Amino acid sequence: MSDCIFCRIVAGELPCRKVYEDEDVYAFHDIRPAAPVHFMIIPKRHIASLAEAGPADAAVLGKILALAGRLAREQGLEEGFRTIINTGRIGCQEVYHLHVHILGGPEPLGGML
Ligand code: DGP
Repeated sequence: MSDCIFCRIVAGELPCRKVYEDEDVYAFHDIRPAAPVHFMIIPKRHIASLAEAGPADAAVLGKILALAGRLAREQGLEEGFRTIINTGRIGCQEVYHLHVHILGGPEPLGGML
């Protein structure tokens, strides 16, 4: 059994509120939402972080970004959303399975950058 929480979610060993699944990608709501709508899109294959990603991961990373708008709209985020990828200790990454956060809601989220 994997000790990666997100691998275990993909394998159906841990529950989640699933948003989307295909052969390469899985998406599910964050257990600690930081916005009215907050879900994550992840590669099914374990990639620890964006720092570890390489050319072999380009297709799935592109697929994730290309899916973001569609999944966000399906979750009610017609007017936009924020994407966040936390990487490593400095990026305050908590779960070491690469994930793209999608956040949004009825009101603007406020500036971060
Ligand atoms: P990050 O800091 O980018 O690594 O964010 C990890 C996110 O994962 C954090 O917002 C909380 C969420 N999370 C942690 N454990 C679980 C879990 O078991 N289920 C779900 N759905 N989300 C989780």
